[in-house]
Amino acid sequence: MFNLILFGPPGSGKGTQSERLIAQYGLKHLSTGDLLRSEIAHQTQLGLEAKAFMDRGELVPDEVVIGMIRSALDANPQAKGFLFDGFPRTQAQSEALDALLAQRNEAINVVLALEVSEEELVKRLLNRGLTSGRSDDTNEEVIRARIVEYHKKTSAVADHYRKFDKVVMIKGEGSIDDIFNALCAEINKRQAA
Ligand code: B4P
Repeated sequence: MFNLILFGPPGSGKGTQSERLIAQYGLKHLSTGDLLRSEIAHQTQLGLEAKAFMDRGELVPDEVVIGMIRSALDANPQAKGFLFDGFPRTQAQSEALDALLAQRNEAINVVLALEVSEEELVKRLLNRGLTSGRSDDTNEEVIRARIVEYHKKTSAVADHYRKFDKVVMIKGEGSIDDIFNALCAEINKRQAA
């Protein structure tokens, strides 16, 4: 099994690179953002509750997303490994993920962290908002609130995995191909080890 966290602020390219990485390595893609948007689209109770947080640029409560990830791990016992995209986003989510994997005699192999400047993030997300139909991408105030949430709560995730020497920083600006190649080089190094 190879378990990877793709980490970075909102708009850093996690979703974009995840699509390519799962095709390349045959990992199961687990994106909490996608799972939440699917709940919203199906107008489930969970989706209705999550939408209010997402529309304000806030994180959805830990117990909700941890429950979704637990179910997704249970539903994929045959996976060759998982690519966690947008999860974990808090210290509590990191600890919960480590525990869920440990129950399966698994662990995170590497955290690849995309680095992008704040102005570039805002530009990308406003640009995506023109076509995505995502309400959290159309308002600059909400986008900046998401970045504040990231610094307040999510950067702790990198600190958590740094303690285990699992974090690799990757420059997230430049062409999508170049960034993908840099991510693959790190994965290949670890898979060969
Ligand atoms: P997510 O769905 O995780 O999305 P994201 O952080 O906005 O974006 P991502 O980094 O995936 O960006 P992308 O590749 O698409 O989260 C949305 C919300 O859900 C959160 O705010 C939160 O409320 C909630 N949520 C999700 N997970 C949660 C959790 N674990 N706990 C609590 N709440 C949670 O790239 C963005 C844009 O940039 C795209 O338009 C792309 O085309 C462009 N782009 C990508 N790479 C580029 C490059 N190299 N150059 C130029 N443009 C590029």
